[in-house]
Amino acid sequence: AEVAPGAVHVPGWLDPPAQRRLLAACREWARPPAGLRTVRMPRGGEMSVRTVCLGWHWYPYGYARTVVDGDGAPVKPFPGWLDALARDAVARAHGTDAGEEPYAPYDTALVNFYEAGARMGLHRDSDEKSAAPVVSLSLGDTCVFRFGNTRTRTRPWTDVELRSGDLFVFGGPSRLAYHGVPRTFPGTAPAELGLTGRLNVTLRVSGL
Ligand code: MD5
Ligand code: FE
Repeated sequence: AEVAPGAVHVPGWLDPPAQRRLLAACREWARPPAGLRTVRMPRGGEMSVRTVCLGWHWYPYGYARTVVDGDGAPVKPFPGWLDALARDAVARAHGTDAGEEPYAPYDTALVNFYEAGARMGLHRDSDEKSAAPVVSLSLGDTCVFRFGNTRTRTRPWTDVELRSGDLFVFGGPSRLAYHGVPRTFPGTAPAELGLTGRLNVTLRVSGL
């Protein structure tokens, strides 16, 4: 379903085996060094989600090759299969003749772990220097994803429930829209996945 121009939700895009494989990979990436960390904001707050990055390390508000705000270790590599997955996702969501300019390889992943009660405030992803679509994959608990507008952090917005296996692609005019996760629904993950909480993987082109 196209929620706004360039913002496409594909429920259940990853089947249960693909969800299990992606979860297993995320658990490996979460291990130190350069593993899962809590992001501290410049004004002192801490994000309630915990994050691990691949390829490029995101910190507020930039990208680095080492965990500049954590253990200082080199960021883990971004594997080629994630670039292939991202391109499949964009083709599925936008079609192959959407008239999009070709873009550079996907080179950055942000993996966000949401324990019960974790949320993400409304923000824009504007630290990338590429207009390539952002690919979002959800695992585990269902959440409310709030898709706003490109002008203000306030209404109008559209709330969409994202479930385990869902794909969301943000391209075109939606690439710089405000968005966030106001809540998750603890205990709603598919039992056979073996995940407590929610996990979101975003695949990006850094343009760096
Ligand atoms: C999440 N993650 O569920 C979300 C899903 C993040 C983040 O927001 O920055 O890690 S990705 C949603 C997204 C990305 C790029 C653009 C837009 C939404 N958008 O225009 O709505 O943990
Ligand atoms: Fe974001």
